[in-house]
Amino acid sequence: MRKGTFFCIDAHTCGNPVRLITSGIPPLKGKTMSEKRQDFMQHHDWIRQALMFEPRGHSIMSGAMVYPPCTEAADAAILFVETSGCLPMCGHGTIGTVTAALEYGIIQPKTPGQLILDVPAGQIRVEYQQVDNDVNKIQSVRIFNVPAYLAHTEIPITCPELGELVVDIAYGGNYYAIIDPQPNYSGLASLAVDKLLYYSPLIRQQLNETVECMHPLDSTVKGVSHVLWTGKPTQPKATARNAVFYGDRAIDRSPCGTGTSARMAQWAAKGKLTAGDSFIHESIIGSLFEGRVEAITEVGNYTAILPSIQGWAKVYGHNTIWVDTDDPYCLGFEVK
Ligand code: PYC
Repeated sequence: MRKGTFFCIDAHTCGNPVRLITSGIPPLKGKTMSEKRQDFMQHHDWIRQALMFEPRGHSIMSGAMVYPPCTEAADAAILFVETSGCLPMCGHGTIGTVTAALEYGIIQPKTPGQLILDVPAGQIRVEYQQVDNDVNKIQSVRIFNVPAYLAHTEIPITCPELGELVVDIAYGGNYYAIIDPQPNYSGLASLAVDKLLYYSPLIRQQLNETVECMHPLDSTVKGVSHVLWTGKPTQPKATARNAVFYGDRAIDRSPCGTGTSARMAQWAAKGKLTAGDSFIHESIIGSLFEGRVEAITEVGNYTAILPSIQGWAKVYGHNTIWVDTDDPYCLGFEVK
């Protein structure tokens, strides 16, 4: 029996996949995207599993669905899906979604050049640049993200093989464990990707057993989901380099939008960045996001920053995917 048919626009943002699912998506209950995210996770999660995991996706697959706006000011709303679940916010996902949705007329901006978007983490604004004023070709997208803040500093953990490490935890739309160079970790260049995939879930588990992270304004946004390893840049323009682990087997190929926001919040809290400063983040494959601290603000009792991140995306194909219940792998699988 046919469980669903989905038309997808496949794209990547600075190397990381974005599968924009444009048909077959379910109506969602709730007034806000945070409520709709809960409804999707409770009642429709099979769509995410079928379209993100193998054999239709892979461990790094990530995607989004565009919904009508939840507020009067907004142009549209986005639900993010990936192998790890439904993220409150995804930077590379937003850049890819906005690029594909504008190029294919899925979102019509109220004001040319900018969009206001409802996402589960709150409301964001984006500005986009077109190639030669051609609305069918988007050159770059800058996201004015939700407030980001440093939640915890110098939490001791034990990492297999490396030993004792201290990590900071910052929020940039998701909670990030940030691992900076220190006596038992000399930086990203010292670790093979296999080691990042081995250490990161163990570090994440330890942190979630010992430290509480809950967003002061939305209790459904909680827990460390991503682990961000830092190191020296290799690109002349970059301020710093990072590799972000998420899900069970994924390393972000893009410089990670919410990770860059979290890292700028960490640097701002330590006096290394202030309003107006830019921060160019390099990914594991050398692609770049241009971050900026737009302003200083507050979230609950935390001093926070308003971060912006700019990057580009490319659409590379269309994909009509159907899911049949007589396929034993209709809900996908992951080889761990
Ligand atoms: O760009 O925010 C991001 C992101 C999160 C996970 C992968 N990319």
